[in-house]
Amino acid sequence: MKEIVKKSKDQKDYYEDIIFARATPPGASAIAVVRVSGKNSWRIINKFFKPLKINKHYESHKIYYGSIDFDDQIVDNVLVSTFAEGRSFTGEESFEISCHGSEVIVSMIVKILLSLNLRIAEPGEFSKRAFLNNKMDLTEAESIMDLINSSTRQSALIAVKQLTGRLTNQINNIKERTAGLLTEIEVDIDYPEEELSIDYDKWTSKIAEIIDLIDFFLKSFKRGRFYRESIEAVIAGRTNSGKSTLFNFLLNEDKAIVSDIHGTTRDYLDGIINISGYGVRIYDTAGLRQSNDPIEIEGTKRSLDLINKNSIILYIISASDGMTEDDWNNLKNIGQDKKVLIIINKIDLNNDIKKIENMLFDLKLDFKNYHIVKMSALNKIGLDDFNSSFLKLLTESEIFENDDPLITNERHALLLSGAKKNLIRSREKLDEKLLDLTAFELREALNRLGEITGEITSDDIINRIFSSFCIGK
Ligand SMILES: Nc1nc2c(ncn2[C@@H]2O[C@H](COP(=O)(O)OP(=O)(O)OP(=O)(O)O)[C@@H](O)[C@H]2O)c(=O)[nH]1
Ligand SMILES: [Mg+2]
Repeated sequence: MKEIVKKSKDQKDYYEDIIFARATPPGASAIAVVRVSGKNSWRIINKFFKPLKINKHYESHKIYYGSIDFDDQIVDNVLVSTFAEGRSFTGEESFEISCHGSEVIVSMIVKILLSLNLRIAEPGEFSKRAFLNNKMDLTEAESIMDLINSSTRQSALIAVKQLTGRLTNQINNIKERTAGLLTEIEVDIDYPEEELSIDYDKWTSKIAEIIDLIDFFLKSFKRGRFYRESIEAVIAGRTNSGKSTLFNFLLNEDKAIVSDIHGTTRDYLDGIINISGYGVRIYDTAGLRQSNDPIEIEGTKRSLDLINKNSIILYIISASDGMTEDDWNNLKNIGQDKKVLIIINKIDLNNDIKKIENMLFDLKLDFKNYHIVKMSALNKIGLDDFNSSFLKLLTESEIFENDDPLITNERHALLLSGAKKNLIRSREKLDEKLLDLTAFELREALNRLGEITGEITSDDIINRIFSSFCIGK
């Protein structure tokens, strides 16, 4: 069985050495920041820093201007910001050096700190210390990382909400209900003489309420991932319909080769685009056509694989060629579960408006559930229509109230479904009037919920989570 340990004093003591790391990315910049944290870390400041005004004592939340002098050489003029124990990010006495953002200066500061026997922090070690010192719980720590990594407005918003502890509050609510129920049951286990008065129905409905709450969060997981990890959409269609032209336009980059030769794109390409705040990974694929060329056959196979794997398809038809039987077959072969936007492209080439309208009419009859737009990817006609249809496609199956906290993290989702399983089992045991086993399952559910926020978490899980963080965080 997995060993579950509570945060112990020993665990905390182990981390009381002084660590440092640069907190800003490498490369030339106006300012670079080096963070230092650890018990009594201020005592080393005077070993390399000469403040302009001599200070007998450093105080918390002050910024000191001065120079870094080492081996009688001035390294840089810097600002040192101080944070006292209990009032810093890590909870430890810490300080930050803001120097000029030159690689040479930063590496000299690193050398100085190493020579003073400080240790370079491991990835996520600052956050890990903050967690171990109860400055934040695990979901908050994880959301810091999500915030740093978020590439879209929506994903940043979710991370900020979780950072402010909204998810923790909701999980705590579920925990309190479970713990309350467990206490009631334990009282009855301890005083069995009152068994006759036990209200099994009341407990059963309480368990059902908790399961409903968990279900609510689990449902949001799908949508949560949708925001955090970018959703994927595949541009597909016959050769020469303008897929790569649209792809390049959306990426705002000449990434794919465009030519009027059929079968130009041989393998798929991808890139991330931003549609009204939604991060979308978009794929350009090889055109679908019959061929004897083994490379093209492989390319077509890859296109079909991508179509099968992904739920959002942008299918392009060339208005100059018109809707062909192949187009019709390709569209029919796209699974019913997919969200499809049919794009009639190259409308600039077709002056026969009536022909396009007829095409549109026929498509609407045959593919009722699909969105259809007409545009020119090359001449940028019909872009508003395209954008709003694409956005509809992204959002329509994902209606959710904005203020609800979303589960975006697989670890949280797994633990929640584990807790749900325990609750279902506890209800079964309650039906069989086996109170000891009911209580056992409720305690297991509580352990799982506690693991989400990190109250009860094994060391290796903590280490795994924090080691995925970046250095300096
Ligand atoms: N007039 C016009 N030409 C277009 C439009 N879109 C694409 N084209 C042209 O159509 C030709 C094929 O475009 P691509 O984007 O390479 O087509 P594709 O679907 O990627 O083709 P394959 O890679 O062969 O499958 C190029 O010459 C483009 O310039 C459009 O909206 N209007
Ligand atoms: Mg192409």
